[in-house]
Amino acid sequence: MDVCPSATMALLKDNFTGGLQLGNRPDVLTCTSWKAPIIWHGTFNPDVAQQKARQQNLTIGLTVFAIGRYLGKYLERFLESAERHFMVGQRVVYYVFTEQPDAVPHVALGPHRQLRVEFVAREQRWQDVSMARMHTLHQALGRRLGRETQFVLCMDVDQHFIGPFGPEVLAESVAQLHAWHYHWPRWLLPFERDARSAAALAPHEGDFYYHAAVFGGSVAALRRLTAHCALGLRQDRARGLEALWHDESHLNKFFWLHKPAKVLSPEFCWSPDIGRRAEIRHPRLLWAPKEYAEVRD
Ligand code: 2GW
Ligand code: MN
Repeated sequence: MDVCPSATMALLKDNFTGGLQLGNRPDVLTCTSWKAPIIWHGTFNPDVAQQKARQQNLTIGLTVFAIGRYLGKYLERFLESAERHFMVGQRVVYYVFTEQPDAVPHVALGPHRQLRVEFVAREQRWQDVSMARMHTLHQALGRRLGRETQFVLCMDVDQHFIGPFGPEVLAESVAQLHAWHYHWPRWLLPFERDARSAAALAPHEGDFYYHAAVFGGSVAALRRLTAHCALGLRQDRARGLEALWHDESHLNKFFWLHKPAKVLSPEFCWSPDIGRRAEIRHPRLLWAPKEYAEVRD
């Protein structure tokens, strides 16, 4: 596992060999209490990660759901920007889950990059579209997706890449700090607090609030994650409950119980509505503006 002390060593070595001059980031937290790296711009050398991934001959999956109006509205920009920034130089397979396969845009793909369309049935309520993803992903990871890839990133579609998102993000399990909540005290974080829910965290529980718009890891780790979340969602439904932030609440419960091996700074998935922050030096993904009135009915 990538732990912080060795990450620091790697930084020193990179500088020594005359690679990129990597500044440390004294302005931010770069290590969790369980010694997992929190990666910020300047704390890693993308070239080293790139080389390591190539040596391992990895195939990296990127899953995205585009159901109903989200397909026409977001998918093309998401994929086109991923071609420019996501795992450039690696072997990549996109998995687009949709109920309208014929409407998936034809995006020109670079060498060693493929796109697969996976058919899914449409859910009635928008909460269910989001929540059904865990179950669908779990099944897909047990089939072709799980056979074809070693690492997978699972993302929301209502965002686009504006900077490099490379193999430096890869680890056994990967969680994304939520842009709106990373600097809030724990007691203010929007975890599910209703003890009857499978996603519940007690007041003293919770490390960080993670964003479900980006999570990832090895196929085996993601099988466990998606199984946990799908089960929690099912149990809640059987009790007539729905966690505060749906699948995201269950994801947060999972990462409380099974700590992520790597944490991505909010630079990796930033909301432009927040405005400028000194510590956000190089955003990678930007959220699309929220137009809930238009898409949630
Ligand atoms: C979802 C909510 C309301 C209206 C439409 C949808 C919707 C979502 C849809 O009609 N079609 C669709 O393909 N989706 C997929 O679910 C799409 O990939 C989208 O990015 C994802 C999550 O929905 P989204 O992006 O509208 O929700 P956010 O940005 O508020 O997401 C956070 O909270 C969600 C739970 O409420 C999820 O945990 C999500 O991962 C979080 O980022
Ligand atoms: Mn979203």
